[in-house]
Amino acid sequence: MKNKIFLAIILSFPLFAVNVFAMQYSHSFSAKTDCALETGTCVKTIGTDNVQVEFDINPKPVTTMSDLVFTVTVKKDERPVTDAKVGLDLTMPGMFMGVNRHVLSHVKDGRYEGKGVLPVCPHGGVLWKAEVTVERDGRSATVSYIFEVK
Ligand SMILES: [Cu+2]
Repeated sequence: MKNKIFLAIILSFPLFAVNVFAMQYSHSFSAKTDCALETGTCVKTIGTDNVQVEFDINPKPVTTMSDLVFTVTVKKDERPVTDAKVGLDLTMPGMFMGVNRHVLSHVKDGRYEGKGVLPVCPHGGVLWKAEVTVERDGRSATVSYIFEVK
């Protein structure tokens, strides 16, 4: 009898461990990366305006707890958009990681930049979502990029 209980506990432990693992990692499985920053930049289009929004982070590979430069380049019909207000909101899909918002400043030729840091995820998640909001002519649109950090 005692042996059976012991056996049951031993057998259930791996299941328990898998459950804990699954709970901790579920936030990173709920989204998929759609922006491979390790191989280049990512371009999304604001459909209503045909505005191209290119997103990048440097230096590469993108790592946590290091000084990063966030770059957004805005173009309409291949011409730089220099008069936009560009905001960046960094979150982890399905998990609160603190507020990480930036207002990017226009540097040159439609290129907007800001500096920041991505914190280490306490649950080992590596997926982040960058929501870029572009405001111009009294209109605002948001595009998002899901990327991985090292
Ligand atoms: Cu996290």
